[in-house]
Amino acid sequence: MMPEAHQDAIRILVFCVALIILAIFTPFILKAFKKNKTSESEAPEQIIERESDSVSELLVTPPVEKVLAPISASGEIVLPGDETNTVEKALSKTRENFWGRIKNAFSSNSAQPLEDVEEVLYTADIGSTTVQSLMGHLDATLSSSEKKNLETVKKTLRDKILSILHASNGSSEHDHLEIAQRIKWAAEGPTVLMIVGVNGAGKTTTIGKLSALMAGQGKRVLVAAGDTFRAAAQNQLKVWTDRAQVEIFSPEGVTDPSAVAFDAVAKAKAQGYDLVIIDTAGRLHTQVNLMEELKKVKRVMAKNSPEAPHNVWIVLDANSGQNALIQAREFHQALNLTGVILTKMDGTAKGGVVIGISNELKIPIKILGIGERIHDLKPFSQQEYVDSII
Ligand SMILES: Nc1nc2c(ncn2[C@@H]2O[C@H](COP(=O)(O)OP(=O)(O)OP(=O)(O)O)[C@@H](O)[C@H]2O)c(=O)[nH]1
Ligand SMILES: [Mg+2]
Repeated sequence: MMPEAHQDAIRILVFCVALIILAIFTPFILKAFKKNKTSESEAPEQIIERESDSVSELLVTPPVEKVLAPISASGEIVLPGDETNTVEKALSKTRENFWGRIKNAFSSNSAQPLEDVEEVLYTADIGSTTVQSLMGHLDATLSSSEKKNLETVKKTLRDKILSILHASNGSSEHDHLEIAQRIKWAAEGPTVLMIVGVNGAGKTTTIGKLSALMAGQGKRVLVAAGDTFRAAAQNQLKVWTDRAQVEIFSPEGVTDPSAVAFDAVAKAKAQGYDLVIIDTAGRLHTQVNLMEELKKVKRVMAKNSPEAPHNVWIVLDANSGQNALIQAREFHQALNLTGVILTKMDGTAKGGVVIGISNELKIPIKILGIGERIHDLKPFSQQEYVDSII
C-alpha cells in the first residue's frame, strides 16, 4: 500500500501534467476549429466561380472583373505602378529585339555584319517577304564598306522602313491625324464601324476605349453587341459602355449577329446617332462558317444604309507576331478591311509585325493599343514607330 501522502502527490502531478498539456494544445485546437469554419463559409463562392466559367469562356476571355482595369475614387481608370503609357515605352521590348540585336551584330566584330542583320530581321516578326525587300535594298544601295558601318545601315534601314509605312499609311502628314480623323465618316446619317478579329485580340476592350474617346469629343455613339456567341460577352461590353458613358444596343434573345447589326444601324438612323460600333465574336480565319457569318453581318447592314459599314477594322494582338499577318490577310480577303488596330503593343517584342502588315497588305494601321486602361489607345504615327524601334 502506498502512503496517503504519496497518493496525493501523484494526483497533484497528474493534474499539473494535464494542465500543461491543455495549455500547449488549446491554441492549435482553436486554430483548427477556426480554419474549418472559414473554409465552410468560402466553399459556396468557389463553387459559384467554377459554375459561371464554362471551359470555353475561360479559354477565350478572362472574366469581366479581370478584363477591366480598376477605377480610382475620382473615376479614373488606374493600373498600379504604370501611370504613363507611351508608344515609346510600349515598344521598348520590340526595340531591344530589333535594333538592340542589330547593334550587337556590329559590335561583335563580325566580318559580315549584314548576314547577322538578316538573321535578326527574320526573327523579328516582320515576315520573310518584307525581310527580303529590306535586305535587297541594303544590298543594292550600300557599298561594301558602308555595309560594315552601323550608322549607314541604321539610316538606310530607317528610311526604307519609313517608305514602306508611307506607302500604306499615307505621307508623314497622316501622323498628325487624330483618331477621329482616321475613321471614314458617312456623308450623311450614322457612320458604321465594324470590328473583327480572332478570339481575345482585344476587340471589346478597344471598342470601350474608342467609344469613350468619341463620346468625349461630342459624338453620339451606339455600340452594338454583335458577339451573341458568349453569354459573358454582352456583360463585358456593358461594363465598358457604362464606363465610356455611351449607349449599348443589346436586344435580349437575339442570337443572330446580323440581326443585331441591322437593327442597330436602323435605330442609329432613326434616332440620329453619329457613330455605330459593331462588336463581333472572335473567330479564327480558318472557321469557314464563322467567316461566312461575318460576311453576312457586313452584307445586311448595307440594306439599311448602302455605304455601311463605312469602316471594317481588324483588331490584331501584336503578341501573335507573324500569325497576325496571316489573320489580317485572311480577314482582308473575306471582308475587304479598311483598317488595322494593333493591340498589346505594350510588353511585346513582336511589334515588327507593323512593317510586314504595311508592306504586304497595304491596309493602314489606324490605332495602337498600349495597355488595358481606357486611355491606352494611340493613333499610329509612322515616325514615332520608327523612332521607337530604332
Ligand atoms: N496589355 C494590353 N492588354 C490588352 C490590350 N487590349 C486588350 N487587352 C486585354 O486583352 C484581353 C482580351 O480583350 P478583349 O477585349 O476581351 O478581347 P476580344 O477580342 O473582345 O475577345 P473575344 O470577344 O473573346 O474575341 C483583356 O484582358 C484585355 O484587357 C492592350 O492594348 N494592352
Ligand atoms: Mg469581345
